[in-house]
Amino acid sequence: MDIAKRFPQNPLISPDDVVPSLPGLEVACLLNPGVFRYEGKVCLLMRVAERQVQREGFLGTLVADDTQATGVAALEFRLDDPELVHADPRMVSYKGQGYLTTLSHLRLATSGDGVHFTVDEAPTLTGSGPLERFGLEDSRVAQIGGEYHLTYTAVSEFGVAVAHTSTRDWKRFERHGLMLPPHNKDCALFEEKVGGHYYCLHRPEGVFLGGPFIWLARSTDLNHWGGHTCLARTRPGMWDEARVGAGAAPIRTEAGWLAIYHGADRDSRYCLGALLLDLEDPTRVLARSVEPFMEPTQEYERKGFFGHVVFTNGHLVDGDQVTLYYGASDTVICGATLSIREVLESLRGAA
Ligand code: MAN
Repeated sequence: MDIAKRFPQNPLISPDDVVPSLPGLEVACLLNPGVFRYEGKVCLLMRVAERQVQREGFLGTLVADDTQATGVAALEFRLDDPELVHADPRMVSYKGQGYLTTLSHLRLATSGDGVHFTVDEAPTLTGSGPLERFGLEDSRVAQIGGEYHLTYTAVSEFGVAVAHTSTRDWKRFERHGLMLPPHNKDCALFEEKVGGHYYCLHRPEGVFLGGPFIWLARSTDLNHWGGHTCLARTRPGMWDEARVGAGAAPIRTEAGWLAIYHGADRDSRYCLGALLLDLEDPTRVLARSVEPFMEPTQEYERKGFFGHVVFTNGHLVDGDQVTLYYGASDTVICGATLSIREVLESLRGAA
């Protein structure tokens, strides 16, 4: 059952609203923002996916390259080259080497009312160095004390990993490097300590054994992570049968930590559900969504760069209300509200 109340103004931000970071580039997609409040504003740290304007007969993409004055280098493949495998719009392989079809950076959009956003003209964070050559994606923004902690996906030939950066003022950033090595993504920090430990949800991926499951880890310093426990696996025959991954910081409720997550089925249809974790011991899963609480039903959620996707990694909480910002069809950014009580009522025990 879909219990999310979408903003009537959806989509809130579209690729046309965003100035490309360099001349000759186009914004192909906007995706999956991290969300926070700063100086009285609602702020989205969006993922902006760019590529060069495409030439007939070619597939062009970009990689981050610190040796170039522009910070990026262009790659082009002939579409009729038999060595090119391009089955998924998000990625391509050439002579056995994988690439993404777009290069993503993170960019801020701010708003006084949470509906009408002004998008920065320049990127906030771009990929740098060999471990971020294919860009930065899907940042969660957790506020811990007076600091904002960004955990985002760093993509490169080395794989998909979780990078960590912190800032107090959104001007100076401290990059802490990779927090979790490949293959790992969808990392959401808890915004307060539990029993003296920091906690995070993360999503390693097994190739043959295991799978893309949600795990929990703990730390005393936000840098060194251990105590890994698997919290939620994919469920055969259900809406989250193929992959699951955490959204933003779990929400403290009287019933437990409410962790919103995405799940995809074998057709890569992405929906949203939730886990309920014990307040004192978040390794204990108390309940889980049987059905998703939000599904791609609207035209803008079904059609786009990669259709049938609702994906969130950012929200704001105000009493019983969660305002969820989400990527729809990997193309536009939208908003919706949820009642925490209604989500809790929709969960079933003994996950
Ligand atoms: C992956 C990530 C997300 C994206 C979904 C759907 O989980 O790349 O950023 O939204 O796939 O394409």
